Amino acid sequence: GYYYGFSNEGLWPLCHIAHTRPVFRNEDWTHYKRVNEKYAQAVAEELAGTKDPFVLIQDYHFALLPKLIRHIRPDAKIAIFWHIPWPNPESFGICPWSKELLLGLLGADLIGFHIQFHCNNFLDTADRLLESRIDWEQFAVNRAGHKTVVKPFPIGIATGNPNSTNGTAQAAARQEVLRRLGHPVKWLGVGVDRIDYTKGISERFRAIEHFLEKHPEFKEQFTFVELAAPSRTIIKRYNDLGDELEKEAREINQRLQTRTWKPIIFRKEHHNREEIDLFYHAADLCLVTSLHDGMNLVGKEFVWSRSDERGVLVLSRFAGASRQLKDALLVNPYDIEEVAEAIYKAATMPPEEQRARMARMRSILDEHNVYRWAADITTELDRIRSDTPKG
Ligand code: ADQ
Repeated sequence: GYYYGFSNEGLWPLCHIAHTRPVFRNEDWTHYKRVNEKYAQAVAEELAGTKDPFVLIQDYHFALLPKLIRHIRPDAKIAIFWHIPWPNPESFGICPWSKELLLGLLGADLIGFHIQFHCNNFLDTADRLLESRIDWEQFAVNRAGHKTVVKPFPIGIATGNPNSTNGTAQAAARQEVLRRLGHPVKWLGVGVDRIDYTKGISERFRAIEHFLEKHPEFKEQFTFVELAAPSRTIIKRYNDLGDELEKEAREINQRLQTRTWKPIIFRKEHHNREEIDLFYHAADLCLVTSLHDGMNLVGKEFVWSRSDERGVLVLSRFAGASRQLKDALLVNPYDIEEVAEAIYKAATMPPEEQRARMARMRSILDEHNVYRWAADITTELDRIRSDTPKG
């Protein structure tokens, strides 16, 4: 009721505009409240003996926690980071418990989203659904004598690993992957996702099929490998999706395949880091076609793995990452024609252009890495604490 129910059948589809209807069950909501209360107790025990603590809460499973903690420990400074999008007030307002969720979140001193657009949606929602005063200059909500600052903190990846730039890792990976495929294709594409309807995997498959139909010279020369991790499979919609995608890949393959070549290889399993890196290193292009995504780390991981400055990222403009990675080929994943053309452009992009785009994106990732994300949130919380008069 708590995790699969309200969190993942209610809040997840409510916050993602992917045209999957949220399910709101009373009993799930009861579980959600109960689990948030349980966590509040656990946090309170942990905080015993600490004066003026900082608390950083992560994600949509804990919307009620900020208010609960504030109630137990008014001296705590509380931040919550919401890893998924925040929809507009009309969309959010369909949740029967929209006000309770907002009030729970507004117990925090700081609410973080990946991008400004989601902050604005949140402020609009608070404005519309609650009696509150929105400060559009400071991006804050004032309610019942308490102020909550709402700010973007785009999450990054750990960029600290030593990275050889001579391309040996990439060349070796390519050889290994081609050996495994058993068919020496000239172009290799990769996708890495949890199996989730927000990730646009089906749209991606259709775009690949369309690309091969439009550009038949790529037949037998282009293979796309999808590393898809089963996720939340207790929920029927998720379990069915895995089967549907497998079927879709099989049907496309049946239409196009030859004796030794398949256009799509669908590997439905969790892969370890090494295995994912192998495919990132080997690929000419990575396809991220999320219908909606708070940030999306896959695109960032692919770019960071390319110390050889080769390869092209095709990225949905509905993923938060598109606000930073402007040198990716940005696409509307619903537009199959556009994605197919982006695949073509990626496959035919001259190496100098690949290099220039990769270099710019890599320097953005290095600057906005996950350490900076964490430091920015704690620094902001500290600033808020210093600004708040004692007593
Ligand atoms: P997710 O929806 O899980 O995260 P994403 O940011 O892409 O999406 O992260 C997925 C992670 O899982 C990546 O590190 C990826 O490498 C890994 N992964 C994907 N497929 C895998 C597989 N087959 N085997 C093993 N690992 C796999 C949520 C939000 C995002 C936001 C992140 C972080 O939905 O929008 O970017 O949180 O805030």
